[in-house]
Order: sequence, then structure tokens, then C-alpha cells
Amino acid sequence: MFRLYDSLLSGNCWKVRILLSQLNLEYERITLDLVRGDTQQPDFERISRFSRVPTLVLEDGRPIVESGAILMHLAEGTRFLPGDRHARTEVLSWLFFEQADLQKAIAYPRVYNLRGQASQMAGEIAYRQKDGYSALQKLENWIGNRDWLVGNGYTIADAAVFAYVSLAAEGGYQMERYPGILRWLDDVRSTDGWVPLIEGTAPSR
Ligand SMILES: N[C@@H](CCC(=O)N[C@@H](CS)C(=O)NCC(=O)O)C(=O)O
Repeated sequence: MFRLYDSLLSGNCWKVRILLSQLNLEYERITLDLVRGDTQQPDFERISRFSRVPTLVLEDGRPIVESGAILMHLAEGTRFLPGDRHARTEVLSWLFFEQADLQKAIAYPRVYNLRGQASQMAGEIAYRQKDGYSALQKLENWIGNRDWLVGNGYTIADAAVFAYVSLAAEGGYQMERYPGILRWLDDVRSTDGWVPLIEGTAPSR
């Protein structure tokens, strides 16, 4: 069975759990406490070379780090990753764009808000949001006249970009500016096997 090291509120971990569920794969879930410093413990550092979650341990014991790499590995040979070379490369483009332009721009303001540090970190939040709004506008321009990010169906590109973009309001982003994104987020939530960030809760909007 796969083993997934994750944390409760991480969007990077959530995208992996969404795909594991959509592929109907069983896995052991080990939820680390980041505030307590679980990722810095020597036992975990031996498993995860970047000392971060998500880390997926395969059935043969080999670990995979980086959420995008985990998604690529799990989706290989399934309908969630196209076989066509150009389409696969388009999927990769979205995985890179999500990590470079969206993820931190959303995650940092979100964490400051969740930890009640919004006023203390106002300058940093504004700096991150400037980049984040620019990336969200690029996403809106693309998805505003398409159903899915790549080709005609849902792929891991959608799962990867969905996670943090759907949490952007928690980072103080005014998402009503982006009707195309909001429609697409709902479409992702409606895909078979989709799971919420926290089990048993309604999707947050
Ligand atoms: N690029 C990485 C980012 C992973 C990441 O930032 N993980 C955070 C939680 S979202 C983490 O483990 N932080 C704990 C730490 O850095 O000690 C990915 O996509 O997997």
C-alpha cells in the first residue's frame, strides 16, 4: 500500500489526496504537525530529502517528493494524464506555473491569516498578492473560454492548480473578480472522487 505523509491544511497535500481518491487507490495517511516541527525530525528527513510534505512512499519503499512529481507518477497511464506528447507538456506547463506563480502567492497570505498575523504581515501579504493577482488574471484569461486547463477533459493540471486557487479567498483574495475561475473550481469539485480539504466538511468557497 502507498504511504502518504501529509499535513491537515496543506493544499500541496490536498491535491495528492484528491488524485489518490479519484484513482481509487488505498493508502496509509500519516498527518504531520508542521507547527510542532514534525518535518524537521531526523526520521522524516531520511524519507523526504526536502523535509516537506507531501511525500509519497511507494509500495516498494521508494519515496517521491514534490506534489507535481507525485501527481505525474500516480497519473501515468490513466485518463488524468494525456498520452499525447504536446498535451503532456501542457500539463507540465501548468504544474510549473502553479508552483512558480500561484502556490506561494496564495499560501503565504493564507497562512498569515490563519495564524492571525494579518496586520503584522500586511506588507508581505500585499507583496505576495501583487504577484498572485497577476497569476490569477492569467488563469482567468485562459479558463474563461475553456472547460479544462488542457484539452477536453479533467487532468492532473486541473487538480494541481485547483488546490491553492480554491483556497485563495482564505489568503484575502477577492475571487469574485474571476467568474471563469469560479465556474471551473465548481467543475473540479464536481469531478468523480473529488474530496474536500478536510474530510466530512462541505467545500469551502
Ligand atoms: N514544492 C513543494 C512544496 C511543499 C511544501 O511547501 N510543503 C510544506 C507544506 S504545504 C511543508 O512541508 N512545510 C514544512 C516545512 O517546510 O518544514 C510541493 O509541491 O510539494
